[in-house]
Amino acid sequence: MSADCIFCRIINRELDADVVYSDDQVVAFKDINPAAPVHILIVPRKHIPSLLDMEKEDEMLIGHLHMVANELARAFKIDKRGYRIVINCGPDAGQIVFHLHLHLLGGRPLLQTIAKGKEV
Ligand code: DGP
Repeated sequence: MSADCIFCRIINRELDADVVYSDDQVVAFKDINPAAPVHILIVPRKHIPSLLDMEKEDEMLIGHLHMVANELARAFKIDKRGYRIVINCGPDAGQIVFHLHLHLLGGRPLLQTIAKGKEV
């Protein structure tokens, strides 16, 4: 838990979010600024600032985030047509929230790379 982290505050229910999945390791909620019809953020409860900060002990957790992404892709019916997972790492990638998260995007053709909600 990091007191000034917006995702930690959502995880601890201090801030509202449209939560679509939760377990003992992960919380997933809809992105406030969706870049696609389905845009869900899959967030570990553990505060890891970015992918670069993951440790050996986090390997299973990072795998679990992807399992949850698959489950949500099926639940939101984007599994057949396809979807994209994005992890922004650091300023040049457009990371604005420094709590590791997967973006799950789908529901329309995603033609090129998505950065900060725009296609570039
Ligand atoms: P990134 O650039 O990878 O750090 O993306 C952070 C995403 O988090 C961005 O798409 C907008 C989303 N976001 C930021 N603040 C909030 C919030 O308070 N609630 C929700 N639901 N999403 C947020």
